[in-house]
Amino acid sequence: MVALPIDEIKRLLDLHPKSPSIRYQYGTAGFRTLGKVLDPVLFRVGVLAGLRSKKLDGKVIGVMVTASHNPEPDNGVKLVDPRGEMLESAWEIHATNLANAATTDDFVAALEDFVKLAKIDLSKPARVVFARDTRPSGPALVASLKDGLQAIGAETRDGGITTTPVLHYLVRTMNTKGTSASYGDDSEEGYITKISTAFKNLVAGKAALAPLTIDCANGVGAKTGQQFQDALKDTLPIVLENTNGVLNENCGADYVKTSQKLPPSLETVLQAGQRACSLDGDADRLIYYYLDERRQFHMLDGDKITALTASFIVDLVKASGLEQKIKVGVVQTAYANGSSTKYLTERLPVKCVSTGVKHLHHAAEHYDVGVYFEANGHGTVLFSPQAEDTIRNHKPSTPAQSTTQTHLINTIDVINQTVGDALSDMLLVEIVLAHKSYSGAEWDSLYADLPNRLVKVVVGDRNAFKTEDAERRLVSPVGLQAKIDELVRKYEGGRSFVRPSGTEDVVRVYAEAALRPQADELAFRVAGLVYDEAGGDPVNRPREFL
Ligand code: G16
Repeated sequence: MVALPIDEIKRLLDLHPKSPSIRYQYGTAGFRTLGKVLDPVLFRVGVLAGLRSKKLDGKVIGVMVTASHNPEPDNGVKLVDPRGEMLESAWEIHATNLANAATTDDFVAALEDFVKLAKIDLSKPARVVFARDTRPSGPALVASLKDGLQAIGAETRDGGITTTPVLHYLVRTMNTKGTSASYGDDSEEGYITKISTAFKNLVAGKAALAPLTIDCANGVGAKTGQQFQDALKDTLPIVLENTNGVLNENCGADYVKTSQKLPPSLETVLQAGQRACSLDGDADRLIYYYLDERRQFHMLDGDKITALTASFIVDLVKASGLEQKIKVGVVQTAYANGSSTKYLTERLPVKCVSTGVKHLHHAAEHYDVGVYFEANGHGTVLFSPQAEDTIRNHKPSTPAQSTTQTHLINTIDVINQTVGDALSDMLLVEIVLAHKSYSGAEWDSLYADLPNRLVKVVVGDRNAFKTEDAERRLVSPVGLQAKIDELVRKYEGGRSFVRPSGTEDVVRVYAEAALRPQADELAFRVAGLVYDEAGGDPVNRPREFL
């Protein structure tokens, strides 16, 4: 029986002590907090990643060091399972427990218990690939992670500085290398080549594409964006903006989605009618927009991306003669605009799940083709293995069917099915716009968004807020939901919900209503209820909270 290398673990763990006053939590997208307090967590995540790999018979596990859309001083870490999907949720609680073990002895004891409980065969190999985004705290955190990986004896590969979706792609390709399920070449070049080749095939013969401006959020997407720029050249002229300033500051997908306006740096750059998009800090979210002739800003968010791409795939499936064999479905969260849900449910099966890509991803796996995007621009399209086989082995009865079948196969290749991928999603959007000859305004006109507002409320303990019904209703604090319901009834087309964020220390309030001033008022009044409920200081109550 192989035992845990306790001495080595203790020796290295002592280099990464945990402060007794900090409690960590594996949230919506892993651990996420100020980068300067994460050192002990990274070590422990390294050990856990090694154990996860051993549990899965030496399959490659991914570790991404990023805090995505959060401000630059934040950082975080998330684990990626062998097919490139998020860590199995049953392990999240163990990640939290190990991260919070107070002393070296406590950690070792917790580790031994966990190995027994999870029945991990320690004689199995451990293989881990890791990467980080561009945050200044990244190198030190990766050093701590490496100590953890060394302590558990993992074989490692350093994916360097890259986007979250590239890391997910690497995990999947490393695990399928040399098999019939090969997902592609296991390198960053392999990723760029696979996606850009499929893109070029899909837009061949279409009218030349107008230049596309990409706001890179001053993050790692600038690097991968540059690689696509080089690979695509004139097929899609790309203009990269916000490439090396302060990460996510006044730019990026979260800024655009939340403030519903153009990043200030694009105000002098963007022409009326020209389309542009924003990535977030690790390039897994995408928001499009354009300015009309009066230079009014129009946003095309994750919901609009769903409407556009799902209908394109449905059209291709139909035109290939596969309508009876392949059903397309959509997954959204409570943040989806009410108009988008109405538009989509009139056309396709739609499911609503809790926030977090892991929830959407799993729900999408139940469809032959599952299209999922959070309103914040995080999402992708999943083809079930059977659907993929059906598409690839289909015998078309006409040349037109043959053409659309080829389009479908290239569509599968342009999509990064492992996780939401802003750049791959962006190319999918460009393909659909090229095929439908849509301008941004024509895409926007698929349906009209209900005015909506998202507000953050800082509270003492966000964990006091508990939800049910895919986060659409609060069960705790008791009585607050009834007050929200009463308020919502006063607004035409009103809808509002409250949930604790899993990535920031805040409670989020969403509201929509038939008219803009009402949506704003409803959001701020619900935020006021939350603030009061959480015992906020009446003297410092934000003025907007009415
Ligand atoms: C992460 C998750 C997303 C989620 C977002 C906000 O995104 O991956 O699924 O929508 O956080 O979550 P919350 O409202 O719980 O803070 P990212 O882009 O920050 O990794």
